[in-house]
Amino acid sequence: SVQHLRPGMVVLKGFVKPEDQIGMVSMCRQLGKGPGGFYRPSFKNGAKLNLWMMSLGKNWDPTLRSYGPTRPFDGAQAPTIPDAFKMIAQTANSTASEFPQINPDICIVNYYTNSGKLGLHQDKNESESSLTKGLPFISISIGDTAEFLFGDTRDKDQATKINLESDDVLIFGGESRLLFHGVSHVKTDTAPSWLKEETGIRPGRINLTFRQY
Ligand code: MD3
Ligand code: FE
Repeated sequence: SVQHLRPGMVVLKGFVKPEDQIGMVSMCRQLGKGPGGFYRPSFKNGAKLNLWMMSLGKNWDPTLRSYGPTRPFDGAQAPTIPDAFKMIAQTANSTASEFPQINPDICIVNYYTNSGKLGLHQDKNESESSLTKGLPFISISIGDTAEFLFGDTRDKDQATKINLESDDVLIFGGESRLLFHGVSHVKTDTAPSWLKEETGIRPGRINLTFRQY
């Protein structure tokens, strides 16, 4: 189903097919072990984020808050975004027909263990032209359910909370592109059992956000 949460914010429930979820998890595991794979990024103050991250296409550096071809801490190049990932993101993009179509050049893969979380923040490091054209972000959730928060301020008591389940796609564009958002927690053992069986998935959640710089 297609649900409109706010102007510029759409969630596609049950969008990602089981075989695609399984394929994405296996591919992320494989890429995650190689050069440019999963690591725990740090904030400017040195504290580590509560998640594992891998950038595809271009590297997103949470410490410098910028994009580049390689990542500063080990010099690794960002692996290419698999075509199958792009196809799924672009199909979701056209299903939510109100948004302009993106050709993603960045895919940020976040892996949350069951204690993973991400504080409320804004993503405003895309190019001016990407923002003025209102190009959306496409976000795909796989694995355990997350409690996702979004709102107009950094105050989490004023934020709206929704559950993001395995197979949900969130699309943010236009007026919602600069919302504050974050993940308050991941719910243990809520992934579909077939996904855990097929992939030997570790407990936790994978989120992929597709962006056009
Ligand atoms: C709303 N990721 O990578 S995905 C991020 O679940 C990020 O890993 C979260 O926030 C995660 O920056 C949330 C959904 C999402 C992504 C980008 C957004 C929501 C957004 C940009 C603007 C508004
Ligand atoms: Fe974000």
